[in-house]
Amino acid sequence: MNAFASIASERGLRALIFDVDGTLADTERDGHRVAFNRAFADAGRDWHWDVARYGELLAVAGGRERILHFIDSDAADIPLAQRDALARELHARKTAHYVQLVDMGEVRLRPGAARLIDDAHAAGLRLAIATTTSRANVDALLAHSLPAAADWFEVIATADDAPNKKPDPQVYRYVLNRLGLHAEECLAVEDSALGLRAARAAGIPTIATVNDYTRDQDFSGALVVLDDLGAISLTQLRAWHASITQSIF
Ligand code: XBP
Ligand code: MG
Repeated sequence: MNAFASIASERGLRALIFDVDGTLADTERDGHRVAFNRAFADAGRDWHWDVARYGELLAVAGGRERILHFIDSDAADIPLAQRDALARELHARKTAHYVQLVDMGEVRLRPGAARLIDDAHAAGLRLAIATTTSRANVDALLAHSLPAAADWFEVIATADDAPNKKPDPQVYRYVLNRLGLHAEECLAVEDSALGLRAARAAGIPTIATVNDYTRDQDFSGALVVLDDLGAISLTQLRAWHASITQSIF
């Protein structure tokens, strides 16, 4: 074990960094997807993303990028020069609809997420968020579903802070920098292969909690792959974290 690894290992686990969409809450099928479709209808477009098609489109991280990808593949009649502005306009409308859906309680936290955050806070672990979604969406979710915990997140890093979407590690590097911690002192919690790749590219040990959209993705490199966070204790998380920080170096 080198000197740097030894420091990280002695300190053990210092912070949990949570992804949002698909990890803290089931946001995609009944939240983001519905909001995209409402934005399309508002703008007079007859586009509709059904549950299966949306699953395919999730291969593109970032809502604006997802719309652009769809325009490129399914709306080739729209002139190239207009596509970027159209995607921005639709995405802004979509964000407003998403926030409304969250406020109405249409987006549910995933099992175990709230309890794990409570336990981590009570145990003095530092908390952060690293997500590809927009800040307004995270603020709405925290205000509606985790009001007591909203102030516990020391860093909330979103697409507004890190424009390079996952699997780019930019958002995780931003969080590490703001926390002033080494990657090995943290544990990321992710639901998708893109998110896992982003966290691992930043050097952060990562656990995966899968959902219906991500279950069959490639999670090689994850510390463990779980159905949800319902049965996970902090003791278990610390044990997994200790096993990787000791075996990596
Ligand atoms: C998931 C994403 C986002 C959401 C939509 O982010 O890729 O694009 O699907 O949100 P993560 P926006 O899992 O990292 O939280 O429309 O705001 O991008
Ligand atoms: Mg996610």
